[in-house]
Amino acid sequence: MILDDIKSATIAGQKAQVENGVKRALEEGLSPGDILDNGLIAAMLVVGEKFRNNEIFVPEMLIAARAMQAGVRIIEPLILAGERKYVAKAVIGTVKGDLHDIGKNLVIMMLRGAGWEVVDLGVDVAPEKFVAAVQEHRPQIVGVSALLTTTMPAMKATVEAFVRAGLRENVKIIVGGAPVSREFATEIGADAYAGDAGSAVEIAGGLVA
Ligand code: B1M
Repeated sequence: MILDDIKSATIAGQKAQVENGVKRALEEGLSPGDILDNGLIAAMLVVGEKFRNNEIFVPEMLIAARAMQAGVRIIEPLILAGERKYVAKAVIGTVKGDLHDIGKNLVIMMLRGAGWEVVDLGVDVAPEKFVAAVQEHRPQIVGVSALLTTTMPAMKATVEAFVRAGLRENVKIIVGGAPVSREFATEIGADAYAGDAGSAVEIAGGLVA
């Protein structure tokens, strides 16, 4: 089945095969969401598992990530299609010390697809940089992503930086990423936790409604 082909090509880091697979899947009428969830994202779960079991190492993980991103680039225009009317503005980044950006990029893609204006701060974003971006762009939402348990404390530091800057009441802060939970979000004083890119859009919409 085509989704299995996309998944195994992503795991193997075969960029051209992933691109061909995604194009074929779209031609066969599969939805971008289905390809994303059951092909590309499903593959990264397997990649993580293999890494944990020492079956693969960082270079293979990186190559798989690049293959996934090649697939996402084909789907992105379809998700972004439609009229451009900004619902609200968000500033999003991956926390200091953390270089994982695939999940963050998906959240950004889905928000933009839903009509949000999003400022992407990239990865390894220090708390002060989040604060400066809010001063500059005046968003309603700040999104903070972390993929490592070791960078979760940087999320707390980010929330605290907003308190210190006197800006905490001006923004709603959403946190997300594989090791993050609703309990953790509450514990560090964030406004919300989102488990995936789709729910991030719903939650962000709810917070500004
Ligand atoms: Co890294 N890595 N990695 N890695 N990596 C993980 C996270 C890990 C779980 C693998 C494992 O051990 N099984 C593990 C962390 C363990 C831990 O902390 N307990 C790990 C490790 C250890 C590391 C290094 C330390 C390895 C090393 O160097 N020894 C190193 C750290 C580098 C650093 O950041 N300082 C490292 C490096 C890398 C690569 C660079 C090779 C590459 C990243 C490439 C890139 O992002 N451009 C990489 C990858 C690819 C992974 C795995 C395999 C896949 C991550 C991914 O993209 N998933 C990952 C294993 C895994 O997660 N299963 C792993 C797909 C993506 C769509 O899911 O990011 O969870 P995710 O996003 C989801 C949700 O979480 C949510 O929405 C998304 C989808 O709907 N979400 C949000 C995410 N952010 C959100 C924000 C929101 C809301 C929702 O609101 C703001």
